[in-house]
Amino acid sequence: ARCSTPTPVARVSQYACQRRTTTENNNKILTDAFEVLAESYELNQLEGPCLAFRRAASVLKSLPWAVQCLGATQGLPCLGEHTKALIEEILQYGHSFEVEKILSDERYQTLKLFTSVFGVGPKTAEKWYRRGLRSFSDILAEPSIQLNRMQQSGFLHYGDISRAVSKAEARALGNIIDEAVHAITPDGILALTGGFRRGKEFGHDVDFIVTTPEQGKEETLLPNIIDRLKEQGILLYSDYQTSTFDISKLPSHKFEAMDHFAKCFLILRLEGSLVDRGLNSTEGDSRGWRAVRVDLVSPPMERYAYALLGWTGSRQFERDLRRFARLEQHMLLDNHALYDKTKKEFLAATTERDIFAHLGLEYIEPWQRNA
Ligand code: DCP
Ligand code: MG
Repeated sequence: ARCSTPTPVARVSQYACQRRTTTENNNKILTDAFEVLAESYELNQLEGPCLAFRRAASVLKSLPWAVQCLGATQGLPCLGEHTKALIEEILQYGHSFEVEKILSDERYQTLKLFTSVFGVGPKTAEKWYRRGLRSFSDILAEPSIQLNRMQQSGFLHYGDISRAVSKAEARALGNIIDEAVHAITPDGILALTGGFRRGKEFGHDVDFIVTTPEQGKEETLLPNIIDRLKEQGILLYSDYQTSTFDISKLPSHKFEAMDHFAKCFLILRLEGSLVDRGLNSTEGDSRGWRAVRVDLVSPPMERYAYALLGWTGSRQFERDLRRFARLEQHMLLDNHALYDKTKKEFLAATTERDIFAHLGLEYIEPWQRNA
């Protein structure tokens, strides 16, 4: 059958930071399939092919039209032989045999299950799998396994924190954090970041940046917030990491490395949250609260714009910002700073717009960064 090629759009860039990607995805069937492959490669710690599928998915997410024939993908960047074969298969049969095979694979299912626990990464999941463990009850019944504090909380609150957080719940948490910040310092600054800043309806956690214009005061902000949440009786878990930020250090090359700002990974008790409880849920219904994952990061004010840009994501958008900076502008970007290797100097920024301008990029709104 013939397939009309969509009206040609301007050349699609290979960099996500030169594309506008909203939460509306016209190619979900294809990108979901790519995600399964990417995840499977990631669980097997094969970074190259994992990234290739994430890039391909990201390109299709940015299209204002649905791919209806392979011909329509001509000229699009980041689509290799493997991805094209998958597209063809899915367009023809409605699904991919390779994807189905992965989804029904015991190893894939088990590693997915294990890594869905807060505090369990691919390496731990792999270790448990190799020991022959296949379920949560296997793990919890294994006397030789010592769960760390994070994993213990992960299992304890598993039902709640594996359920998506809604925008309304994110807003409610924002009010709690906002109240805490301003009780501690009236000129405190709070910004919602992560997926909710990009306009997503649901998230796996809620991410905030907190700081204060007073130089150095941001150092005590998080411990003070944590104390307050504890006093309010809503702190279920807290992992606070002090700042290791070094102002003179060049931006990092490694993407996956965490930034050096003071931060905390929390689990909070959100009261009155019955909104998203499933109708069939039997336990819990009368509880009137749920546990939610919250991340707070606290950069010094002069690095606020870099922290905001870095924590707004998406991950793919961040990856490509850094790749673009390095390969196209000979600059180094991370969550702390932008360094111009030609001029051998750091570039200051007070807003995200400043950073895009330094990079020679058109400004992309947060809601267009869902790459
Ligand atoms: N981030 C990053 N590098 C990391 C971790 C996070 O650059 N190692 C950035 C990109 C993310 C943002 O921080 O978009 C928030 O991280 P999340 O894992 O919370 O991702 P999202 O908020 O985008 O998704 P979700 O809706 O699942 O929470
Ligand atoms: Mg998030």
